[in-house]
Amino acid sequence: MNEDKKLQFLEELTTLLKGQVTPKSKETLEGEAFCESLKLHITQLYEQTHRLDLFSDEFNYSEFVASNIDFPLDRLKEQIEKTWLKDKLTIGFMGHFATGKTTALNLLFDESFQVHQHENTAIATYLTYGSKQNVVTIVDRAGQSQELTLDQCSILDYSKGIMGFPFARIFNYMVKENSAKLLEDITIIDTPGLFSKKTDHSAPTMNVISSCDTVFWFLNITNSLRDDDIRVMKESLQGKPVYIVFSFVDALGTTQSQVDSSIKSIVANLKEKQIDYKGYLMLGGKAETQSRFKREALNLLKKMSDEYEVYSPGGHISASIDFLENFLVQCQANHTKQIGKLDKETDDLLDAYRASSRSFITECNNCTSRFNNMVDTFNTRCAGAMFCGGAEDALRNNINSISNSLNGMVRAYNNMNEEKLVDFGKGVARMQLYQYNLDKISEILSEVKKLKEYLQ
Ligand SMILES: Nc1nc2c(ncn2[C@@H]2O[C@H](COP(=O)(O)OP(=O)(O)OP(=O)(O)O)[C@@H](O)[C@H]2O)c(=O)[nH]1
Ligand SMILES: [Mg+2]
Repeated sequence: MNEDKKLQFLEELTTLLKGQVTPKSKETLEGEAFCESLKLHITQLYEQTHRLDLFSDEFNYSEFVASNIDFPLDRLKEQIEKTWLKDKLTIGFMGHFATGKTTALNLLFDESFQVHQHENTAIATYLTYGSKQNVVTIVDRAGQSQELTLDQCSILDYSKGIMGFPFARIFNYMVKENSAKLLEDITIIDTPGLFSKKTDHSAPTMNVISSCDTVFWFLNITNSLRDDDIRVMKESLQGKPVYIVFSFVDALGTTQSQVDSSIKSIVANLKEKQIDYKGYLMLGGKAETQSRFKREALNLLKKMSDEYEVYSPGGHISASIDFLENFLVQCQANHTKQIGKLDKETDDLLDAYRASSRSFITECNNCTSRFNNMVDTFNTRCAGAMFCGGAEDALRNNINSISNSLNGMVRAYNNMNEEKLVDFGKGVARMQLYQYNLDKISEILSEVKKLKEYLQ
């Protein structure tokens, strides 16, 4: 790039950066803060439940939190800023750079975003429903937005700009309205191409993956399937319906059978790598290929908007709160049942212990009463006499009885079941633990109910 062009680019960029910006609205900031505090609150309720060790071993706690608390709340937060994403099926155009993503967007919606044979799209571009045809809103990393004409926007294109200029360090995304009826139900995100060695555009693309309900993955069929494609499709698109767009289908300049065999080999490779995709479209450079692509892609998008359920972060969050509530109610019932069972078991253990100690007490009582008899005999019938006929027998009987009772006490003591007492202690401790958990469960449950009421 010559110095004059570079200078002109920097001057235009400076003018653009000095332009008037609109900061994020107060409502947006408050909405975002609300999402963050809601995320914290729900996570704390889950954390308190987790600490009581109530979830089963199979329950993957951190994965659950990431997928069912963080994810929906991040999407909700995003929809507060990007209101056009709400209740729309969001489709990401992704893949290697220069594979025709922007070309496809232009074709489908009669747009005129710049395309280039090298890496071109620098920041994620949302095409949304609306009537402001000739304006592009660019949003910087601080969330400030600025309206640009299409011409001003061309500074982001490499034909005019600087190859590898890190626009994504300044700008976050662009939004362009388009009045196509289909966009009432869907939003398209055209993303910067991946895997370039000259530029690093991957961050803005990887950042929007979580916002996409489905993905159109672009593959230039004149190249074979790359390891990079496989890696991102496997690792980052997991669980999202993916449609392949085979581009450059007429660039081979040969027969249909060569196109078919090229696609067949990529399809076999995808299958071998266990990459699931829902279907494919073919994009080319010739007018007839492009009109067929347009027809088929628009039909597919229409079908998708009819068939796919639009993701609702609010519904997902409610489901996560309901899940916790139902789980706690179940634990509450289970704990109450366990406490009832242990209460009975400890009562039975205590009864068994008491029964085993009863004969010891009986023998004790016998011994005491015989001894009292002897004392009585001495004090009354033998008062002042060494021996007297009746008292001698009475004393002998009492001594024998005391000896029997003492032996009985030894036997009864040996038969006393202390294990029952130990088991009783253990049972009581378990009961106390259940009771502690039950109290905590009730506390969390009442917080959950309060939160539900608040959110209604
Ligand atoms: N022959 C032919 N050319 C194509 C096809 N698709 C795109 N092109 C051309 O390939 C170049 C790259 O197309 P783009 O639409 O800019 O590609 P992209 O995927 O958006 O590229 P990045 O924005 O860099 O990720 C442009 O010159 C297009 O005109 C195709 O199917 N066949
Ligand atoms: Mg592009």
